[in-house]
Amino acid sequence: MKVTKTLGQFIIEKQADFPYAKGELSRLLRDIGIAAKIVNREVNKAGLVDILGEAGTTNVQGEYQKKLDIYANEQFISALQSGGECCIVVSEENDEYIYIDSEISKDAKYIVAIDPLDGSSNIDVNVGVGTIFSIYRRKSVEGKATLEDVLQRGTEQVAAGYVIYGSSTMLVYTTGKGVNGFTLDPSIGEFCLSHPEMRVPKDGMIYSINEGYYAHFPDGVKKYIKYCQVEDDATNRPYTSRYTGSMVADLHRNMIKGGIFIYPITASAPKGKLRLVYECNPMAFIIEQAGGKASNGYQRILELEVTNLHQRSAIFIGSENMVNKAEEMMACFSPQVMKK
Ligand code: P6P
Repeated sequence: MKVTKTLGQFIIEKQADFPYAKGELSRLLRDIGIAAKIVNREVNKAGLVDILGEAGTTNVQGEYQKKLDIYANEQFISALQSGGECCIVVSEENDEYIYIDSEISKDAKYIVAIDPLDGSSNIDVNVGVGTIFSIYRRKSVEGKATLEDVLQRGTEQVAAGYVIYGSSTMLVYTTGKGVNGFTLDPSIGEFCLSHPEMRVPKDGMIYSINEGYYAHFPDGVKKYIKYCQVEDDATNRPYTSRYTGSMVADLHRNMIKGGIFIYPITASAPKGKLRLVYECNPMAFIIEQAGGKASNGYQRILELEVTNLHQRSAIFIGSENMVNKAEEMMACFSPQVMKK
């Protein structure tokens, strides 16, 4: 049997990519991997234990929290607190950022933004859910890290990744030198390298968007959807529509097969629904590192100014040529009105 490389072995091996690395980022990535395995164990048996359903609370987004949302949040925060490499955690589930004020974290230089369980509305119906994480280096050099250290542009990320709890559990991440995917082997409890050097096809035949909001989409999005649906053999249209309600699941499929995921502004989400800091920026970093593209329809996601922990953005992300086409439609039919 071919012996594959585990996540831990891979991280250590790639540490050489960072000449000044003293192992902190490696330890941080391993801490995240361990928390992912713990969360995976609960996700996989969610139907058997009292961890499904609503927790009876709501998060800062006003969304009802699932018990598994809260469990996953606690596991990742705990792993980051005990790992000693992280000084601040930003989570979708917490209104304010969490400053880790402990002896082992006093010299910590990394900030982690996380969506602990994305797509959680799908938990009770057994559709894939995911974790998304983004890692920054603090900018300040002394004293306590502050909000300024958190509100950095996506281009400043040192690493980003996601875990998809699907037909198998995978961890996919980048440190700015390509994208690699690891599949959890439950028989040994290790993530093993299964998708080395992942690349997004430049073209695809899958578009992912919640067409239930069609009436409220900008004209450019409506035009792009119609473009996807027109018969044209030369460009393999009509495309296939696939939308699960879990960004991680839709994006992972489009990573492998090629495709575009769009969550534009809608009447109920005038600034977009997805959060810039812990959903759009990390997924944009990953997709660009795999040769894809990510914008808000007009500007590169990674260059958007970050002014708020839970700020939202529209997102057009996936195969480069498909995002380019959608942006063309936006420029033509929904030109951006520059803010005064
Ligand atoms: P809608 C899940 O809540 C999420 O943040 C993404 O994972 C997903 O793509 C999107 O929202 C689904 O939103 O409005 O289509 O149900």
